[in-house]
Parts: sequence; structure tokens; C-alpha cells
Amino acid sequence: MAGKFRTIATEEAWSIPEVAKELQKISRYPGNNADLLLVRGVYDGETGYGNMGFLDGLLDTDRRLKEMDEFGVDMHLLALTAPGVQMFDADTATELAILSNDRLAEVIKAHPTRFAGLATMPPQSPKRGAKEMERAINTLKLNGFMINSHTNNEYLDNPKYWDLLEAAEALDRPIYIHPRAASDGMSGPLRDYGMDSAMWGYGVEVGTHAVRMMAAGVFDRFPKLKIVIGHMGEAVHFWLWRITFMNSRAQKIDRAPKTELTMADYFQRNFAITTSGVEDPLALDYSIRKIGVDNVMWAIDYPYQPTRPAVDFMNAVQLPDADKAKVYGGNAERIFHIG
Ligand code: 1WB
Ligand code: MN
Repeated sequence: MAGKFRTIATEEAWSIPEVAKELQKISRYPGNNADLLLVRGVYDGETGYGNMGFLDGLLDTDRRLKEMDEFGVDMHLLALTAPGVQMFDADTATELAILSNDRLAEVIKAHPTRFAGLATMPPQSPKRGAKEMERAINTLKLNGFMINSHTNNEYLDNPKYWDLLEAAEALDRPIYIHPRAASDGMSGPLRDYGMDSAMWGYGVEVGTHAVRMMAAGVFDRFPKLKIVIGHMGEAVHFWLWRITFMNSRAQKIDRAPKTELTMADYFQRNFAITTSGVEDPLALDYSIRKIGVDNVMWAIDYPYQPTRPAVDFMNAVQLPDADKAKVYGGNAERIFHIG
């Protein structure tokens, strides 16, 4: 199928040595906070997945291009891997976001047909974060933004972060909400059996984030804001009927704020999803039928998922060519302004 469609993988993890070094330090802290489990998984060769080669995959551009070439992947939409800069203090986060956005722009400049990129948002200092978002689009020509879910256990429905949402809306670029470990209040029962991870916890974390934003009425304030969520929409749209029904009930008894639109309407208007890490044709079929073929984008989740099965999955999907072209790359061109 390579060559027939433009293939743009939309949730592709990347890093720079300076950020990796800071996260490696954090990975050696004592305790078993859920985020420590996540960073140990990548940076600690003694435990977890640190020996699975993820770090090389994140840092090594040649290896990445070789794997893309081998399986006919035209482009990776790159973003600094989870948890981004969100475990650092505000100054470090802002500095490292600026540095990694500069580096991202350099990689793209060196390989303009192979890479596009989502800028790292440093949410800890929203005013500086919003300024960096503006620079990332207007000066660095990046394609949108990545946030790794909660920051210090707070979510984007919190008005303290609305400078960031205002910036994204004004710049007409989406915010991709990628997982990190579940926030402290939610993570307890997720820590056993490996469930804190991509197995379950990451999806619960981002799904909760998305539903919080809709139920809080964030999209009445920012009607043009576009949010992208991966892992087949973190299953939110599979629950959409019930979320919508029960939110309307919660509104009637004043347990949820009144909103201009229903939850289903917000999901349809303000969200798009990617397939990252869910190579299940039935789930894709449901997604396309539920939210429309214009709102679903293909992704690999490199280097956490292997490329070959992600490509084989999409090649085998039964869809008219015009629709497959949209999922494989056309929607990403539109949503992320990829030329
Ligand atoms: C994994 C996946 C680990 C992701 C991550 O840590 C991230 C994993 C930064 O599968 O172990 C991801 O981005 O999906
Ligand atoms: Mn990912």
C-alpha cells in the first residue's frame, strides 16, 4: 500500500538528550508514584522497559527514518514523549520546552518531507507557555501542540490554564492530549498488575481529562478549540451515548454546569482521534461510523509500538480508497496544517 496513499503517522514519540537526562534523574527517585513507574519504563535499564530500546528509538533519527522507509511511512508527526516537561518546575519546564521546540524545528528543517511536529507546551507557567505556543507556530512553523494530560494533578478545565487554550484557538492549531500516568487521586488501584501503563491507566487518565473539559463547558468558552486524543479516542466515543444521557441528568439536578451543547455535540465539533496503539479493525470501523471518517487519523505510537503491524493493520482495513487516504494522511494534512 506504500506509495498509494500518503502515510502520516500522527502520534510519534521523540526526545532530546537534555530532556532524557533530566527524566533519567527523576527515574532514580525513591517511591512508586505512578509517573515514576512511567519514566523508569523508558529511562531505567535496571527495571521496567528501559532495556527495550525505547530510548534509542526516541533519540535516533537515522534509525527512525530507516524504519519508516522499510514499511513505507512517509511522515512522522513528532512530539516530545510523555510526560513532556510536565514533571519539572516551571522554569525548567519552560526552558526545556523552548529547547526541544527549537530542536524539533531543526529536525523538520533537515527532513521537511519526512517530519512535522507538535510543540511542547509548558503548562506550569501559562503566560510563558502561551507565548511559547505563539513562537512555535509563527516562528518555528510547527503544526500544533502536545500536552501530556494533567499537570500537578490539575486538568485543562481549570481556568488557570485557559491562556493556553486561548492561544491554541487563536493560532488555529489543535492540542493533542497524550497520556501520562494517572493523577494521584486516581492512580491507587491502577498501580497493580501493570495497569498504571498503556494497558489501562493511560487511557483512563486521558479519557477523564476529555470528559472533564466537555462537562465543565470549556468548549462554550473556546468553541473553535480542537482537541486530538489518541489510542482510538481513549474509548470516550464508545461511551458517548451514556456520557451524554447522564450529563444531561446531572445538569438537571445541578451536579454539572449548564452547557450550550450536549456532550455528543462537543465531541463531534471539538475532537478528532487517532488510532495509535489500537490495531483493531472493529474499533476503527465503529469510530469511523460514530464520528465520521474526517475525524480519524492513523498513528503508530513509535517507538512504543512496532511499525510493521501498524501499517499491516491499516493496509488491510476495508475502506474505499478515498476514505483510506483521509485516515492515512489527508485528515492529518488538514487538522495539523501539514503541507
Ligand atoms: C509506553 C507508551 C510508555 C507510551 C510511554 O512512556 C509512553 C509503553 C513514555 O507502552 O510502555 C505512549 O506514548 O503510548
Ligand atoms: Mn504515545
